[in-house]
Amino acid sequence: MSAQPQDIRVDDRHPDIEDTMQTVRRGLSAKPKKLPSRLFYDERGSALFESICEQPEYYLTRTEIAIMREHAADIAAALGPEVRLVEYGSGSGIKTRMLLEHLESPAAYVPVEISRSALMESVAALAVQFPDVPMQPVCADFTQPLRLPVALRSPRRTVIYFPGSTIGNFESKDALKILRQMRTEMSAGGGILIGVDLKKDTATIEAAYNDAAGVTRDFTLNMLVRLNREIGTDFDIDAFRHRARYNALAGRIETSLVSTTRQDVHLGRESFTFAENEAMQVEYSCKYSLDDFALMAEKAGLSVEKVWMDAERRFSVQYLVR
Ligand code: AVI
Repeated sequence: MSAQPQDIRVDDRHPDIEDTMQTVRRGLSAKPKKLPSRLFYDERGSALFESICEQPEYYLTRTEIAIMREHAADIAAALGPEVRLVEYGSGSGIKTRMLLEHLESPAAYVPVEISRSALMESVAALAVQFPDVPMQPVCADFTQPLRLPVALRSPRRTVIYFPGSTIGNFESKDALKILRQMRTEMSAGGGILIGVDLKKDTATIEAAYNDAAGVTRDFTLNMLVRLNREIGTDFDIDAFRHRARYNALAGRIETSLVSTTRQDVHLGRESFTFAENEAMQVEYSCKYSLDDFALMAEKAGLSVEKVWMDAERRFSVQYLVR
């Protein structure tokens, strides 16, 4: 008898257009101008991000996969049996599959992702490969308190999986807030399995965010394409350029969209002026030392139980517990 396909229901809490308009209004009024990096991830943005992960300069994904491949059994053993795995972000990738393959009798898989298309694609593929693992996708912004669907509020041991060094996209006070939020969402006896990119030489880091094929540039500019389409702004996209520079003091890549000319951008009846060469901050990608990260975890009431790294110590996968 062939396995029945799972009946997957999405718990949909996608922010609406009004939310996006308010975010953009606030960001364009700020001095300096600043938009949140979550606005990158519409359907094309998610596809471009997948493509970034395949660029030779973007060492993060490749290295994290290699760490997972080498240590999957050890990682699964650290997490223990029958965990409910809650993943923050899209779990379409090879890393999630490796984890689900090695976990002993996982109780459920709950991906939480803001892009509905990325969420549905990933969960459909995983449901075929893991028909015995209940799939409970939640379309939501994981930076907001999650409150799991009622059906999943059983006292299961919960491990939150947060791969890809996405924690690096938050400034330290927000990263701390997310770690604290995750701490309350994981159950007693649960944990957080998190991918954290490590500090290293500037040239390697800057190359990763300025790939020769220009995929990262297209990804950055796509934020404006998306806003023009979705909320009716009129950014002159050809008059913006992508800039990604490593700030060694702050330990982060700072990505901006720089207006190459003076221009007025409209949103509804409001108008926002960009001066020539004015930069709008759109993303931080923070890099940590092991000590930096352990300190932040400690501030969030967590301790680092185990760290797995590649031989060159470019990237780390860490298991945090209470
Ligand atoms: C998702 N996040 C960890 C990526 C990063 O490296 O900060 C997003 C990205 N932005 C440009 N390239 C990749």
